Amino acid sequence: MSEPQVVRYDVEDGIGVITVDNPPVNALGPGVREGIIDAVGRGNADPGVAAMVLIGAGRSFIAGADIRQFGKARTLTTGQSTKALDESAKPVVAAIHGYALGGGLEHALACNYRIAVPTAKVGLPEVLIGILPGGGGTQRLPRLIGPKAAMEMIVSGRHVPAAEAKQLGIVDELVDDKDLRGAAIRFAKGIASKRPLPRVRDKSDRLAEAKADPGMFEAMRKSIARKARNQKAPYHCIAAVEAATKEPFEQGLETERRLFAELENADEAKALRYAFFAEREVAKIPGAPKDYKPPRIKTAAVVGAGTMGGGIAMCFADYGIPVKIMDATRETLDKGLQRVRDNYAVSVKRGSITQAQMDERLPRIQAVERYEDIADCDVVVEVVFERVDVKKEVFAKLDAVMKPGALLLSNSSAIDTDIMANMTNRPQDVAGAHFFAPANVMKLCEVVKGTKTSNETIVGAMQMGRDVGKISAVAGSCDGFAANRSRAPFITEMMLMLEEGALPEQIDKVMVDYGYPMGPFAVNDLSGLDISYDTRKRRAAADPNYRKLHVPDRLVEMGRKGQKTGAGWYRYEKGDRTPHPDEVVKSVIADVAKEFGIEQRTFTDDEILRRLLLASVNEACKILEEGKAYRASDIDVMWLHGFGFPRYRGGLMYWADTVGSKAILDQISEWHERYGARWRPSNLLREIGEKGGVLREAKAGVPL
Ligand code: 3H9
Repeated sequence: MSEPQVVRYDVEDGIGVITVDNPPVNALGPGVREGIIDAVGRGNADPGVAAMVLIGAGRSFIAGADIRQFGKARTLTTGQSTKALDESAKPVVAAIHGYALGGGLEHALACNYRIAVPTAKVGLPEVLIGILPGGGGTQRLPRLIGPKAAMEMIVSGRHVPAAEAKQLGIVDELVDDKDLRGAAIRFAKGIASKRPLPRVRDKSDRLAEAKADPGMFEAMRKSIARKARNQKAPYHCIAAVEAATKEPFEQGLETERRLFAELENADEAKALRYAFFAEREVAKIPGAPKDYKPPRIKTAAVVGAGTMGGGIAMCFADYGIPVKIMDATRETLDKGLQRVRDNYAVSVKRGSITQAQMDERLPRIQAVERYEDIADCDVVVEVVFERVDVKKEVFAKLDAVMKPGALLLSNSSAIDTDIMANMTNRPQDVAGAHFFAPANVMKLCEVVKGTKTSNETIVGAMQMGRDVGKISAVAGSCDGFAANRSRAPFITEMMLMLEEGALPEQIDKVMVDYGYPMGPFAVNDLSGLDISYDTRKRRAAADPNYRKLHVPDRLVEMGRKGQKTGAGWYRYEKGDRTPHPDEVVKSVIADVAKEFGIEQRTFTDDEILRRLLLASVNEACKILEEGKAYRASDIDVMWLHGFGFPRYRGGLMYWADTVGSKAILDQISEWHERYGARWRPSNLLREIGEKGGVLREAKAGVPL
């Protein structure tokens, strides 16, 4: 049989070189496993070959199994190709660059030796897509580096840099990255005649760790309990590593296979696979020039040294980009910089960064007072006060000084991008870059496309987001853009359900049980009830039909603004962030209900969940219908990274499909009758729901 094209085999200097060539990331797609088995067979059969090298073409070694193939029938398993490597009578050296992830690392572990270039990364990230390493990874890695380190890697799914992999013992040698193939051939020649062949499966010394510390597995289960609630994969990962310490290798593989099979088609894995591809799809800009590569951002500026401006400046500094932060007065700048220093100091104290990292990052942020000082920056993010007149003035000034081609971005969370773009002679270079608070922590960067924004600017702004560790997603310009606009009805419903008889603690519990890290009322106490108060007042003044939210308004008017005032939706003891349900809130709710003649009733948990999420599903459909987001899955990405939506539930629209579009349309229609206009089903929901179609595949109804 001639080997499939995705795997090449050639012989150089007595060494058989097996090259996986399956762009873009050498996933173990159709033909790759077969190709590896075939090539190992050829190397063993050829008397002129003393050893072999397994290497990847292009930018990576092997990034793992082809995620698109899960849930489909497979002709061959990773277990079969790793077995071929494991049983090879001649030594095989894995030569790693780029990524060796999942099934990729599992193939490397089945080789006799592993060498890597210093920029390579290795890992077993299967847990992040709801499964476990199913090609022997849970059995080999503990034998190689000990069960504790293996369990940490497998349960976190993190990418381990080459230097650390060498220290852990995953990699035998680091080699110069200029000629990995040459280095691998030389290495292979050096070990070609060494016998017995070192095989990870035969190692047992590191397993003794588990005998010395048998409680390590239970301790791990306890340590992940909060984060991993409602999920199976992290626990199955622990169980599989535990099996490695208790069962002989072959039996351990059997256990791994059984546990893997339980996960592969579970709801959790399906939702996580969807999230993985949604995050890649979100980067694609319909209509953008093909293969357009925006110039790299080398210098950045932030105008406005408030909390948000400081947070955005930190994002650049964290990723090695020098940033100038500008404000009108020295005093505001000093305050802003002090806040940045304090934030970094807290991170050092918490251990999330080192003092050395802080010392490296801080000097990247330079305070300046004049527009001229930022003129040569590649990008500027405006983060001034949310007032149209102030924004207009800033953009006119930016237009006057910034070099041609600079990206002019606004962090506004509500103001129409066109208003700012129209103040310049280069509206095509103006877009929104809406970061979420705290900007240096939250992952989402919503890129807002104005009427005249060019696709090149959008691609550039998206790339900027990625360069500072964000997930960027495009929205059209409208009130609230796509992320906050889709979430607004959720917030309205959570407030209105109070008037009807639900309590903040009940609603919070439902959402935490569903998978959110915190309930929405506890989050609101953290961010401050007063923030939305002003917006509500503005809306009420502008729109006579605006439905007032009496309960939060009254709490703010009583001085209950959240944690910062010691009370909001909950009360707080001094110096403690634990929320305590409060009788005062109950009586405010009761007063409002009485005053407006609203009947109090009990809510089931399911009704609470549906009322919150379905309100947002309907709004998301309106957003798509109006062409304010490209795809339903983009809105899912926004919810995952902007609002802490549980990833293992896929996203808002993915979840909606688990309920069913027809059932959702029926429910929303019923609530439309009962509660009135705010529940009017969107046209898109009608269209999809009447056919029982799929919501998560919905696309913008008109071009963005
Ligand atoms: C596994 O191995 C199970 C085993 O235990 C065996 C069990 C039996 N499959 O992310 P990028 C595509 S589970 C299919 O933009 P980057 C991706 O969709 C797997 N496709 O690049 C995109 O396509 P498109 C364990 C994949 O440089 C393109 O490649 N492995 C896969 O920012 C570029 O991707 C993982 O979980 C895949 N495995 O990041 C690793 N990987 O251009 C998953 C990528 O059409 N992958 N694609 O949109 C990653 O984490 C990142 O892609 C990686 C590169 C870090 C490798």
